[in-house]
Amino acid sequence: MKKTYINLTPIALVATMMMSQAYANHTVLDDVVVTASPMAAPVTVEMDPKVPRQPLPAHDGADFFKSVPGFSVMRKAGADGELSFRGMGGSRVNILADDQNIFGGCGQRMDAPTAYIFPEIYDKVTVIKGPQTVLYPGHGSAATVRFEKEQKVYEKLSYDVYASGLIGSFGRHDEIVDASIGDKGYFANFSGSNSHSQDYKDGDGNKIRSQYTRHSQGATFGLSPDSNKRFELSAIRSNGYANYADRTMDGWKFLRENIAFKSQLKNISPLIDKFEIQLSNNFVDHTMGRVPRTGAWMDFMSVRHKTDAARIYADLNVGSSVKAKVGFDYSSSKHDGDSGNYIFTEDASLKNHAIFAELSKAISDKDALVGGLRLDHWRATDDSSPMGTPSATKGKSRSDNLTSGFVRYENNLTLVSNAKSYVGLGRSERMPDYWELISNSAGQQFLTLKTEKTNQLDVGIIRKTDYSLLSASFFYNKINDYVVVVYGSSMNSVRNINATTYGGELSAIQYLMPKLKLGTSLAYTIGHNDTDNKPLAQVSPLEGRLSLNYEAGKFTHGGVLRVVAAKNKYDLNSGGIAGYDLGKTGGFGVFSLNTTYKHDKRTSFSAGVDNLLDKTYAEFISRGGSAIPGYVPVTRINEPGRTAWLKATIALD
Ligand SMILES: [Cu+2]
Repeated sequence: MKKTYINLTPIALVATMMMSQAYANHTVLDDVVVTASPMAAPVTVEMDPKVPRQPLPAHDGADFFKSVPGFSVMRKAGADGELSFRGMGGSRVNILADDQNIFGGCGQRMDAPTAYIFPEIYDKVTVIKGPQTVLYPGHGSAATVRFEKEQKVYEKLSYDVYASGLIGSFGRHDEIVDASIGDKGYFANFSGSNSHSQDYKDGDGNKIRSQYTRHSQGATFGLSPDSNKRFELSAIRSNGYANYADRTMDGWKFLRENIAFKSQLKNISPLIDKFEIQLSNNFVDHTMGRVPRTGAWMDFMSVRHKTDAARIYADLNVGSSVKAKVGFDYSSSKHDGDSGNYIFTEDASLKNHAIFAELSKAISDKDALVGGLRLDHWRATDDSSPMGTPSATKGKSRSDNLTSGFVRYENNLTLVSNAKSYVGLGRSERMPDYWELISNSAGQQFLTLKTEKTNQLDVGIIRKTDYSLLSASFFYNKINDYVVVVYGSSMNSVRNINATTYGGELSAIQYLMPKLKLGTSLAYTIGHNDTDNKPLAQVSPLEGRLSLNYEAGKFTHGGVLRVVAAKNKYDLNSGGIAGYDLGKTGGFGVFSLNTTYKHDKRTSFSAGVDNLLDKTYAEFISRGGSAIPGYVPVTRINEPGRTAWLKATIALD
């Protein structure tokens, strides 16, 4: 019998040609609606905050990370969620807006730093996983999150305008403008944002107390005498209010005033590549009030946090294959509050200065070594308690010297094409923050609470081609003197324990066909309290994501399924500064759809339906619900039910 052979080579060739045509205009990382941001460089996730994300984030900077594997957001209401990365919340995730720390004011943590950050007015958001950098003030032990504005410098008179508008379910609407203008020698930027949402409804149709309004205005003026010099002065003001479902208090005021000066000199000498000085002042003024008003003492109260900071930084060329980043940072913050009488009493002051150096050496064209060291000196003073209860350590101060550092080896693999691997070892020493030292400490704990020492191994691999991306990051972390907040019925306390956490994130994105893209991701962290031999509190369960995108001309249609496992291991009433374990949670799956019409490179319209099946669910780390008149009581703050949204973005230049 005669055999028929089919030659597959032409088919493969045609397929390859079709593929390369499809990828000519964009890479596997380009999404019109982001549903999962993968790690595309060692320990680093980079994101464009102007690209729409699903699920629809609140206007502030926390929800934005719901679509980054490894992050979870603790819900309190409609906005002002609390970020957690790999089970680590509070100050362990270092949040920087233009390399400045914003410290919220609320002792009950209504205002995480992200409550004052509006991602869409920034140009770039970067996450550095683990203690794998020492360059930034506040030094994150779990992760460093940077919101950056990349100020454009102009050669001739021109401008750039970005604007977006959004409408959504539950009366949601956002308006954003970010405009720059400049000429040879000067530049200016103006940004404005406004956002409002009414109470949303959960999947059962029950209203959750969650209404909010936020607005921000910012301006930057700069001089660029030549391409190597830049001086800029910027100011930002934002304010708003937010109602809460997890307490019988609302946030009436979230005022932030920021002023910063930055000077940058480049190509100074063969040794000094760049030299930067930044001076900044951040003032946060927050008022909260009881629901319902009782007319009693402390029916409402205000708190303020003022931070002055300075940072000097230089990029150096030390030899042909060694680059160094060295610097100094300083911050001084004062916290005060009143009892509804506008007579403010200071309750704490914290001062920190640090020197840091990070070196990177290219060993060959295939591998490199990066390492850094950071030495911090802290001084904290307990001035009193403005909340009515005098502190046992009033007038006392403490000083601490902290050592943090890391080394990382990065290697382009020879056995696997287009692949890079890394292995890093890091240690981070963290000073307990205001909320641990002052708000939640009892007795002598302000003086006796130890600094937290994170010792973490990070390993990972990334393989990137034009039509696929595979990334895996794993960590193993031993934390000495991990700070736990134990929530009591009348009083909270803090304690140091030893803890172990391990886990990681996996992402795989692959074009199945030239116009059909599949994305998957998985994130899991296991945490153990070694001191008490029980589960570590506030660690989110296993979660996975599956997305499919189909490109049809100017349209892209997408769907994403997020599945979260049940969580049965918990540590009741233990947690961190923002919340505590409430008990076990069941698993759930949420399905969402999106579609985008990209008119041209700059103008696009996106629409989405989040939680299409109107599922009622809550995250494990959610805050507990509070009994609020007019609302159905909930155990945890349920996430929004079916939410439809429509967003238009336009860019002109
Ligand atoms: Cu508050």
